[in-house]
Amino acid sequence: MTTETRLRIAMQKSGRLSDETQQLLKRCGLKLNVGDRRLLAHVTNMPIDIMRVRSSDIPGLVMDGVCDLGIVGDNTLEETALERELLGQNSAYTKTTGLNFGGCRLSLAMPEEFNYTGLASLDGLRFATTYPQLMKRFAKENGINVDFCLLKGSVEVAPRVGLADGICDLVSTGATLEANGLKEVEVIYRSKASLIQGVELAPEKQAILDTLLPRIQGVMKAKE
Ligand code: PRT
Repeated sequence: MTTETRLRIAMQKSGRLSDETQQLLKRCGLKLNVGDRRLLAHVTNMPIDIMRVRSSDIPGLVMDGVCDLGIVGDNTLEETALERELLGQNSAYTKTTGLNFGGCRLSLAMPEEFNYTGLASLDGLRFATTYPQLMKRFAKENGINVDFCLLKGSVEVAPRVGLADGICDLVSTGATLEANGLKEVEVIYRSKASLIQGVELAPEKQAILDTLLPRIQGVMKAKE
């Protein structure tokens, strides 16, 4: 079988989604060895290749047709789609199925001592975030005027060093916010991992997905 007729799936190489994604694929019966350093791993018992990349690259790889499918957080997906739309790049995708892992929320958080009295009390303030598009959309929909500065990591430190008044970042347990003297004031987006696809698949690839998808859904159902 040629590489053209193999389904290519992008997954996070290492990070919060990589272990669960790998487990999901294994439970679906896919035999692959991603324990090595190969960034393109062949599944030996199905015509599927797994491309291991940074999470933030997955939506673009799917939207550009480099990968047929991707497993990524909705937060990354939505942020990338909004950004690409703004840049006039292809931002089309289909959510093939939601997955029940990677749950988190994108929230606005302020220093503990801040007197939060509702969204209007955030008007004119500056937020550090990795998600400027989601934040801008929320601000627009809620009629508040906020400024932002882009930080790709360690966002929680921004208020303490005078870079921003507050932050807009992902939260799961809330422990990181607490450890940095911050309190969550608004949830602006709720996220989970999803399986996504870009353009319509060629019939041979669609046939592979038709075999894989019920297995994924079965694994997710068993986990509930
Ligand atoms: O792969 P790449 O480096 O591009 O992506 P990444 O930096 O976003 O990777 P990673 O592994 O941090 O996150 C991958 C995805 O996991 C995210 O895009 C979310 O969809 C999902 N996820 C779920 C989370 C969290 N929970 C989470 N808590 N991603 C990040 N966090 C961080 C958050 O940014 C904060 O620093 O964890 C901290 C807060 O955690 P708590 O438990 O203290 O609240």
